[in-house]
Amino acid sequence: MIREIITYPDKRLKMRSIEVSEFNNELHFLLNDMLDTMIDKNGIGLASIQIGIPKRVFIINVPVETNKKNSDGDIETEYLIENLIEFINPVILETHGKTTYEEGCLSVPKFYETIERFNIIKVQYFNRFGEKIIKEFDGLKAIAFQHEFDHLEGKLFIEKLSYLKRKKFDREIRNRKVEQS
Ligand code: QAP
Ligand code: CO
Repeated sequence: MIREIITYPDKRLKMRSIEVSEFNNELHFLLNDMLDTMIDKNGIGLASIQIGIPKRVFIINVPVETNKKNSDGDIETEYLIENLIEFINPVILETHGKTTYEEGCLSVPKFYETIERFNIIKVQYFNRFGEKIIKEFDGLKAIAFQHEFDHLEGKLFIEKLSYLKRKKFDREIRNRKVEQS
């Protein structure tokens, strides 16, 4: 079921989400609804609080690039959508290096800005069956994890902007409000 996404400046986005204690059907329905909603909105990551439910749950679905030869023998990049990962009660164990990426967020529609994140992270989380997993992520998966993890702490990527870039964001929001009224 596709749910409604709550957007900035909704105060619920500032809540700290609560640990999941039961890996039951209710959790599985939540995860299924999150996937339906993320696909519908063309997202690559979604945290539970973004549909108004303050649980320590998020999903990421970073497209995997594979290079394939087509019938002409040319190399073509194919994007597979087979890369959904469900994170429950995630913890960051280790971080390495720094990287930047132009981020967006379904809760801050049509605003993108370059954000600094850790390059490599080692994390612990549970899957939907309550099995504990420890893994290392790099690249876009590591960036997406950190962005979604921040949602669980009530933080949005716009809070990481420099003073000047934050001014630019505030101005854009103000202009959008004027256009709407
Ligand atoms: C978080 O973000 C993320 O403004 C997921 O109009 C961001 O899926 C992870 C989206 C950057 C890694 C790198 C945003 C779609 C989707 C918009 C998203 C919009 C339509 C954002
Ligand atoms: Co987001």
